[in-house]
Amino acid sequence: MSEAVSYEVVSDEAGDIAVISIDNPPVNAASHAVRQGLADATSKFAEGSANVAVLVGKGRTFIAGADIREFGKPMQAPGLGDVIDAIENLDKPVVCAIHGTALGGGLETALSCHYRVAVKSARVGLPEVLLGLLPGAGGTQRLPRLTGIETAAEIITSGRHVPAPEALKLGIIDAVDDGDDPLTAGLTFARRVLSENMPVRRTRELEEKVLAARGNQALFDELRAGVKRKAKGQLSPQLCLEAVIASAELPFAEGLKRERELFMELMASPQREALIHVFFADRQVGKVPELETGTPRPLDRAAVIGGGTMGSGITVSMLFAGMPVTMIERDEESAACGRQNVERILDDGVRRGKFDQAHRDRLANDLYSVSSDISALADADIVIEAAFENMEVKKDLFQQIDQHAKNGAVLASNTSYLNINEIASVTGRPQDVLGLHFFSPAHVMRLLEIVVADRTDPDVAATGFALAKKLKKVGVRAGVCDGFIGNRILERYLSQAAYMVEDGTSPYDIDKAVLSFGYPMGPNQMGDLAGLDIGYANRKRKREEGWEGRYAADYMDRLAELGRHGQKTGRGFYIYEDGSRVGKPDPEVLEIISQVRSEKGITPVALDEETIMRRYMAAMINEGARIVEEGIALRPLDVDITMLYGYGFPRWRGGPLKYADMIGLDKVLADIREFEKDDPVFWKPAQLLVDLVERGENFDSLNKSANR
Ligand code: T1G
Repeated sequence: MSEAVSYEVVSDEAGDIAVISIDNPPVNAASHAVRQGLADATSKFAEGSANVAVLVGKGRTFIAGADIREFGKPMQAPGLGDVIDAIENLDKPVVCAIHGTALGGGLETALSCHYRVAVKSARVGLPEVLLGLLPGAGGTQRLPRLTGIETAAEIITSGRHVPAPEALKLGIIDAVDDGDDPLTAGLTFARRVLSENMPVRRTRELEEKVLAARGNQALFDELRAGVKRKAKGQLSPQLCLEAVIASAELPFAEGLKRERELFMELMASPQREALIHVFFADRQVGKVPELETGTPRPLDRAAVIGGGTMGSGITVSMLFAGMPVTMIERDEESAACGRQNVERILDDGVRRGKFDQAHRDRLANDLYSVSSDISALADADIVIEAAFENMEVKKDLFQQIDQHAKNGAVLASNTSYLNINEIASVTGRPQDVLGLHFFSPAHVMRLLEIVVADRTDPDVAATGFALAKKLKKVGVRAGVCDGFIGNRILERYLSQAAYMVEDGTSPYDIDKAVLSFGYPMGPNQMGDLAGLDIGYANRKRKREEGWEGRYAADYMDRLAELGRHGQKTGRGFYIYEDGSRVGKPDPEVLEIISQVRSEKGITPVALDEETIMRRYMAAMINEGARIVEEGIALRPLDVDITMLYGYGFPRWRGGPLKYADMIGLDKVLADIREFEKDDPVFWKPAQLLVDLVERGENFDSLNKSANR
C-alpha cells in the first residue's frame, strides 16, 4: 500500500468494516500515489473478510480533484477512470465519507462508490470547467444518473460547489451527518448498510433519469443556447454540456468514450493551458516578500474618508466582510449624501436577492456610522482616504489624518495613479502609509492594487494583503508609478485604440474586434459606460500639465463637447434608446471623426480585425513587460492577475503576458518592430521583451524563477 492510502479493518458488532484512508496533503489530490494506493486497497477489500468499506480522506478534505500539477505530463497508470471503475465493479458496497470539498476527480471517485455520506459543512462539485476541462473520470455520465440532465448540466458547466444539504436534496449524496468527523459518519452509514443488508448500487446502472431526457432535442438545444451565451468564447462549458447530453443519448460505456474524446480535446486546447496558469497565478500572487518579513496589524475597525462612489463602495465592501466602518465626510450635507450612497448599494443588494432586509438593516445600523468630524477616525485600525483625485486635496487630508489617527493605524489612499511617496511625505509616519487602489464598483470588483511606497513598513504592506483576504479581494502588489499596474497598461492600449481610430479605423470595428477576442465590452463601449466627460476632464488636466506624445483624442473631445457623454446622456459613441444599455452605432459619430481626420490632414486607412488586435495586444504586452522590468510588478503573473480581475481580460486567455507566451514572444516583438516604423516613440520595445526573446525564454520562465 502506498503511504498515500492506508487500509485497515475495523471489527464491531455490525461486522468487519474496511477503512480506506487517503492521506495526501494539502488537499488529497488524486496523484499517481493516491491512484495506485486506491487500486491496491480496492483489490485488498475485494479479497478480504470485510463486507463493507468506508472510503475517507484524512486532513482537511476528501479528494479535491486530480493532481493539477500532473497535467501536461504523461499520465502514469492507473488512470483515475480505471480506479473508479474498479471501485464501482466491486460486489461489496463501498461508502464514501465526504468532508471539506469533494471536487472534480474527488466527486467522481465518490460517485463510483455505492453510497455517499457527507458532514454538513462539506461541499461537492465538478469545477473542471474552470480549468478549461470537463470531468474526465465519468462525472459527466454518473452525475446525470443521480440528478437528471438539467441539474447535472448546471453543476458541471458552472463548476460551482454544492453544499452537502443541497447535494442531499439533489440525490448526489445519501445522507448528511450532523457531526463533523467523516470517519464517524462513514462508519455509522456502513453499519446501516450491514444491518439493513443494503445492496451494491452502481451509479452507472441508474438509467431512469437519463432515459427521461433521451431524444429531447428541444431540451438539448435550449441548454446549448444558454451555455453558449454565457461561455463568451470559452470552449469548456460547451463541451461539458455535450458530454452531459451524451449521458442521455448513449449507453454508459459509449457515453464514457464520448466523455474521454471531449476531455482529450479540451486537454489539448490553449484555453486549458491558460486557465491552469490562472489557477496557480491566483495562488502565487498573494505570495509577496512583505508577508515573509511583515506581520499584519489588527483590522478590527475601519474609517473611510469620502462618501462618493469609491468611498461608499469601499465602505460597503467592508460591511460585507463584517468590519465596523465609520465613513467621514467634510460636512453634514456631504455625510448625508454618503449615507444615501451606501444605503442605495445595500437596498440594491436586497433587490437583487443577495441578502434579506434584516441583514441589510444590521449592516446599516450596527456596523456603520457616518460623521462629518475627522476625529471620528481616532479608533480606526485602518483609514482609507477616498477623496477627490487631486494631490493637494490628498496632502491636506493626510495631514489631518496624521493628527487624529491612533499610533500604528494603517493610512491608505485609494488614489488610482497619484504618487504615494509624495502623499506619505506630508505625514509624520510615512512608514504607515500605502496605496489601496480599489476598482469601481468597489463592493463588486475583486482587484485591489496594494501600492507599496518607498518607506512603507512590511507590516503595513502585509496588512494590505490581510485586508484583501478579509474583503475576499485579489490583492496585487504594485510599486509607485503613474497608474501603478492596471491603469498604466490601460492608458497604453486605449491610446493605441485612439491612434487606430484617428488613422482611419471605425471605433465600432475596434469594439467588435475586442469583443470577439473575449472582452465583455470594447473600449468605446467602456468609454460610454464610464462617461466620455470623465475622460475629457482627465485629458484636459493632463494637457495642462504637459501632454507627452501624440494627441489623438480630438474626436473624443469633440463628442464630449457636443454633450455626447455616453450612456448617461443617451448618446456617446453609441445611441442608447429608451434607456437601453445596449447602444447602436451612430453615423453622426463617424461623420465627426472623419471631420477631425480631414482637419488634421489624415488620409484614413482602416485596419482589419486581426491587425486591430495585434496592435491592441502588443501595446498591452509591451507596457506589461516594462512594468515587470521596472519592478512595479513583482512577476509577469501579477500583471496577468491585474488585467484579469480589474479590466475584463478574458480568463480563458490567461492574461496578457500568458497570452504573449502562448503566441510566442518572438512574434510579439516582430509585431512591435513592424509598428515601430510608424511611431518609434510609442512602439519602443521593452528591453525585457528583447532580452527574453534573445535568451529564448518567456514570461512564464520569470514566474517560475521568481517563485523558487
Ligand atoms: N491539484 C494540485 N494542487 C492543488 C489542487 C489540485 N487539484 N487543488 C489545490 N491545490 C493546491 C494549491 O495549489 C495550493 O498549493 C494548496 O493546494 C491549497 O490550495 C479527472 C481532471 C480545494 C477549494 O479544480 O478549488 O479533477 O499554493 O490555496 O483556498 O475529472 O484548492 O499551497 O502550494 O486553493 O483552501 C479539479 C482545485 C481538478 C479543485 C481549496 N479540482 N482546488 O481551497 O486552498 S481537475 C479542482 C480548489 C480534475 C478529473 C479532473 C481549492 C480548494 P500551494 P488553496 P483553499
